[in-house]
Amino acid sequence: MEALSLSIQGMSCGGCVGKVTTALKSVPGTTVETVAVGSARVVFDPKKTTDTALIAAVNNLGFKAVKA
Ligand SMILES: [Cu+2]
Repeated sequence: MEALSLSIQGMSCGGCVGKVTTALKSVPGTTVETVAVGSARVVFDPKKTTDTALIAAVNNLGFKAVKA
């Protein structure tokens, strides 16, 4: 497993936290550790997904995620 910490622009409330949590959980091989307004931390199986795919899952919601 690998860890990925993200800094996420555009999140403003608990609704955003819920959306980001759901999106990250939907990525195969991913366990969500924490999601807060403006950040997230997950661990993932590099055989099943990539940091790029996880960032894309967040950005597809209209947020702007970068590695923290
Ligand atoms: Cu919100």
